[in-house]
Amino acid sequence: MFSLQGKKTAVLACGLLFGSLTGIAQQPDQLWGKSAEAGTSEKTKWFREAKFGLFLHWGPYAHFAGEIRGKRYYGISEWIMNRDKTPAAEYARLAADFNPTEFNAEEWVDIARAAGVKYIVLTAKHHDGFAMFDSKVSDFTIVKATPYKKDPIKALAAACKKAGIKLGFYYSQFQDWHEPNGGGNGWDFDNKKKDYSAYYRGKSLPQITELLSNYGDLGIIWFDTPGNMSKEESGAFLEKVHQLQPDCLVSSRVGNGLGDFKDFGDGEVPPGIVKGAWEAIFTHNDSWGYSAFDQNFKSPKEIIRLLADVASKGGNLMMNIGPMGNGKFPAQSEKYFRTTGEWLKQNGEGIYQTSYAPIPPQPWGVMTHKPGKLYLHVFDRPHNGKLLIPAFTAKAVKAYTLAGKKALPVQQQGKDVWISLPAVLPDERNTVITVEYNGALEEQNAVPMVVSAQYERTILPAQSAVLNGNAQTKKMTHSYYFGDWKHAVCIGNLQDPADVISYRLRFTDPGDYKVYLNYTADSTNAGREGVLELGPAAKEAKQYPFQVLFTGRHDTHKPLLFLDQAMAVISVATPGEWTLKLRPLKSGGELFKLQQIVVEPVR
Ligand code: JFZ
Repeated sequence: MFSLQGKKTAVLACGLLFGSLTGIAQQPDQLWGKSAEAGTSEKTKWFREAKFGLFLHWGPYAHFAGEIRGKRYYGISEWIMNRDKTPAAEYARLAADFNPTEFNAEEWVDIARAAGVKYIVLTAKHHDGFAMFDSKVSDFTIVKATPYKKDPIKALAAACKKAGIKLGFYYSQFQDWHEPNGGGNGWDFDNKKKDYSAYYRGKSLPQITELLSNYGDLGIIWFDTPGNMSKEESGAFLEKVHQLQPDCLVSSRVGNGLGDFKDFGDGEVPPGIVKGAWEAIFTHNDSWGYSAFDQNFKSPKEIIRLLADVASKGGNLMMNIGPMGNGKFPAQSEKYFRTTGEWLKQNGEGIYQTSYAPIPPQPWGVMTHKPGKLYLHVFDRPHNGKLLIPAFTAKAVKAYTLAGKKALPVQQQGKDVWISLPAVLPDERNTVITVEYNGALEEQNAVPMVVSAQYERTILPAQSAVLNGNAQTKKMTHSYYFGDWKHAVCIGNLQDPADVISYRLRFTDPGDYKVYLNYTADSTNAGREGVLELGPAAKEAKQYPFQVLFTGRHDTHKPLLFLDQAMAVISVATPGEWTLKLRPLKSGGELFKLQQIVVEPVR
């Protein structure tokens, strides 16, 4: 996933091909690790139940705040030394101005607790090689190399212990731009002459030992960017952690397929259910380290919905704050995390200790699950107030709002459960409704996508399509500035009329609907012709030919633009099941990269 090239150190987060089974509904469940039990051990129980963590990126880069040596760097600010190619000695001289006199560990932990997080992971050493703790194996530390002279991690460990919040440390075990044998600094040192194992022996393994020995019980060592480490080298770090603190978990970025839980790419939610212990990581704005000019803070609504989406797929959300150089959280981060915590105070039962939803997401929102209880996270209220849960294989007993326990009328017809919602959703960000049931809610994958005039739209995502022929899902990674990664799951490799994708649709209301394709297409795709076939199941489908338009070339270091192209307006006379198919009209190059198909009622 990562390669670091010598002179032009660049982060190449390459697109991953999700191979897909042709001819049957894609199995969104991805088993991570060796088996379905992977990551479901007793050891990861606390982690799997925690659901919400706080990531903290803090170091000299917070003091620079995106500007160094008179130049501004947009994008992730913790990479500023690398972007600027600041000589290590110069960076160390400038880092000596880092003096977080307003840091208060108790205040941080108080905000974390108010936010409802169950664990905190702080950068102990990022790629710049600077130790945020009193390390004896290096002079490049907050105690020895700054006027602050204190060990903030010691204070944070004490505050977390007092508050009952698990503490973990991020540690960049391969990259170290301060050290001649560390990874990633090709501007001061010759990458071809580096002795990485000397770096592991001389700095990173000893520092991991210090972290595991001097700061009490730890929940996680969160390794990052293993670079070109061998499996043995990754294994040495894993073993060091397990040897010194057997209950401490190790992130999958220790490298080479090892680790106690899986981390996805920055800012990435897997497209479907993932079983076992895993985590999606996002930052509150677009930079992990504090940047004075990154104001793109996610609203409480965005955080709450992201948390629900990740939990509905079975994972944890670890959301990052970049504390400022003075040791305070940005005001918007404190405010929006506290607001998220207030929502969790009312609705945490629908998040903490839940597992993935047995029923796929619906146009109104997502679901989480505990035995006997299905939690509906309602983002969008159906216009007529009638919320449908399809494929409900159990017996619905009762439904009520989780906050306030307001009973709601429930009707069940076979596997359809209808719930009558209040005229106004109590919380337009996410109203959680508990449905208690008897019997078994069986996992459902191939459920027709419900389309209704009661919803603003129904989105048919790439990952829910049935793929045939060469059709494949691809993760299109891109970014705006630098390192602010965005990921779009698309369907590509549609080259031949036999490369067909399809969806089953269930129209619950008659009426007219408009169908859009949302795709990105470069010059090799532009001009290609495709055809959309749409009609009631088992009847002659109507064909809608289309021509692909150019949107732009995919470059991971540039924004990737998508187009909504109207394809068809269809009239649905009676509710029922329809089939939607899409394929190239003729053989040729790839048609496009399709992110989703949108079906919208014509009002
Ligand atoms: C890494 C760091 O380089 C970055 O500064 C930040 O700490 C982030 C949390 O982790 O960035 C990555 C690492 C891995 C991927 C992408 C960005 N990845 O696997 O796609």
